[in-house]
Amino acid sequence: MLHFIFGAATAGITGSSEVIQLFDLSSLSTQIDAGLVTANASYLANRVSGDAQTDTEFVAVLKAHDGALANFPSDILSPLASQFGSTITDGDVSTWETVSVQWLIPAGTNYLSFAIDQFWPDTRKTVEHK
Ligand SMILES: [Ca+2]
Repeated sequence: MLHFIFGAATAGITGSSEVIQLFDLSSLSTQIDAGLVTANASYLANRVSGDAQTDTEFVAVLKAHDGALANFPSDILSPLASQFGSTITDGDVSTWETVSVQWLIPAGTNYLSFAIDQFWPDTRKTVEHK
């Protein structure tokens, strides 16, 4: 379980609290370039009721990268493309909300990064999802 303590967003940055997992897809390049590979990612989120400053929106961000896996994280802000899904969580700790994203992986992708972030909704408009 990942526990976010604080997650203020900053323009150009996907969030100050996030976790990112990388997926090497180089062995699937032929199928990806043919438009045959789809990514499906999801996780469960929950939060305390908090106050007016409590982050309520959780996002799942997939970014496609064409460079070498070793280039990460320097190429995190220059992906080929990205796709995200989001969910506004309730303040009921007895329920879990699903956050998911599905995406036909674009041609030229060598690896994917999958990020879990959370936002206070009014701050997301300042965040850049490439
Ligand atoms: Ca809940």
